[in-house]
Amino acid sequence: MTFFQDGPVLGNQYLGDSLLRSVLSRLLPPPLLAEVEPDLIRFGGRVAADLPGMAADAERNAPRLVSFDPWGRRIDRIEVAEGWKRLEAVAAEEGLVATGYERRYGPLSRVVQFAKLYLYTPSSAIFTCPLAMTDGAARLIEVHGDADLRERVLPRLVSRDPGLFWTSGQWMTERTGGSDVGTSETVARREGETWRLFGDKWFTSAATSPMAMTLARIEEGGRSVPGSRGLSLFYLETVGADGGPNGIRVHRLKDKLGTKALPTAELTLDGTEARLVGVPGAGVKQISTLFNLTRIYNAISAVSLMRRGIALSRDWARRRTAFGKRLFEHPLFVETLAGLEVELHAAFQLTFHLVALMGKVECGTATEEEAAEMRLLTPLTKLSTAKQGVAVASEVLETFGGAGYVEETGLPVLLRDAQVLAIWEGTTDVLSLDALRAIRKERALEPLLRGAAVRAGSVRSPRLGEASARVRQAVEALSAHARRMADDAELAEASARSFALGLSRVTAASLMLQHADWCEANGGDPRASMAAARWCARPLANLVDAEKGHRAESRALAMDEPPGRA
Ligand code: MFK
Repeated sequence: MTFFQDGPVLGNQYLGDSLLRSVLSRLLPPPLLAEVEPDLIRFGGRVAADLPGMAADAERNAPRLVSFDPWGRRIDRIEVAEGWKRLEAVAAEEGLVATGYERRYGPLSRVVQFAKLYLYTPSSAIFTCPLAMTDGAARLIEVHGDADLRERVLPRLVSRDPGLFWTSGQWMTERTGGSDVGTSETVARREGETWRLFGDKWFTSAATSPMAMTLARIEEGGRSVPGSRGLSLFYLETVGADGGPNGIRVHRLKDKLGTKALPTAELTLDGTEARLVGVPGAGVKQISTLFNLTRIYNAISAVSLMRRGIALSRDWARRRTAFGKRLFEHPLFVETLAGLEVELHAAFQLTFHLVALMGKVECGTATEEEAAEMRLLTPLTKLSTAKQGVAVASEVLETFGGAGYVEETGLPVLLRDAQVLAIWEGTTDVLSLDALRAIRKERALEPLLRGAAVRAGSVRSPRLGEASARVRQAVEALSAHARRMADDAELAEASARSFALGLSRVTAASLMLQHADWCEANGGDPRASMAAARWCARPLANLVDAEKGHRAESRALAMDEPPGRA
């Protein structure tokens, strides 16, 4: 063997990211950028230096359930890798949750926080999952918690001290349904002043967290209210007052496609002491405060995995020689990678726009319309970025040829971890239906589409004129389809996914145009314009015209049935 190839090398992940830097330059006033940038530069170096080793250790040493002690007593202890514990300490020290609650930068605190999460996630073995639930629980307690939770628990969730920092679980999924939460069977019974929970939780992520938010059906006199209206929100701690496991039995850890370092358990609550949070029967609505936030974390994770894959591929393109020249000298390779970069720009703009809106809503500086826009953009951004994340990760692996399929290169984990983003926190279909819920209940469509049309219409650069016109046409097509959906519930449901993807793509397009215009006016970097023009040249609103005949055909095709049933 005479030939050996070099693997890709990661440089400073802040300094090397022109997109992140230009978006932060637009979103943050110069004095604020000057204040936070040294920290981002330092952290951009750290995520390429010591964090990957921690993540590799966490991936290599998957969590392990120890059910019994040497003398036969049931202990149900989940052991996690040193690397996983260190990633938790890093998260606390770096203020990855805290920054959002200290609100030192007012409504822009979330932008600063999410820039750091974006740097952290691909080097974290998805420790971002517990962080997402922790942040969601913190927000939930801020909004719905009582004085004790606010004074005793909230400071731990938002602490920068690894010794005090707590992560939280979000135990929603039962065997009856990950999507159909209203069928949950766990019950809550009152014993004096104490609530006790009884039931099985089927997918509990970050099961080593000291606390969790969960749902249970209050049972009185053996009776309870069925459906999601019967579910209430409960707070529990995983260590009881006696130092024991608080009635929690862990049956096994899930053997998953990815997120290998993350302990995900099946467990039973058998008399677990818990505390009712908020209003009985409003559990699903209240816990949506938490899962709407984890859905935004999902989006930043998708974007960050895309970016990491592209960064590795780009570095590789400069090193790898094939057919007598470097990969970046091959026109077809360059086309493929440029296409991935365009996807990244779209997902990035959508996600950071949503994050900026979240900051405004939480600080009370958002208008009602912006709050409605945030409600709708949350499922839209989650579902579209997750789909892009999987597709981009798959393409990135392919750019490496066989090396992309070999575990030791550290590349396959990108695809395995991206795949879950389209599943947990609501699948693409469930989120498409949630977008319809937001449109019906919050009247969120009009502000969203108006915003997109205004941004597209405000573009000054002549080279973006055609792109701007395409966005405005797509807005019209989506508005027309929405009018048809309002009159036909079945059509609305059957076309919900293509409609949601269309809304996401059009909103992303308008944000890309806005950013491109800003870049041209501020220093003249043309890459944002190039990406925007290419994105807008693709089909934006590819709507499925799901009228009755179409639905009957879909049924025949999907179920391989003779035509005629609908
Ligand atoms: C790296 C990133 C890491 C992310 C962390 C990953 C950790 C993984 C942990 C998990 O996966 S936990 C499980 C996540 N599970 C889900 O996300 C559930 C998916 N299913 C849904 O979201 C369904 O749409 C839902 C359960 C909400 C449907 O239930 P229902 O019973 O049909 O709901 P319904 O009756 O429409 O809504 C009940 C109330 O909640 C209504 O309010 P009202 O009482 O005022 O009418 C709804 O408007 C409200 N609601 C529902 N979804 C909402 C919402 N409000 C605000 N935002 C939403 N998204």
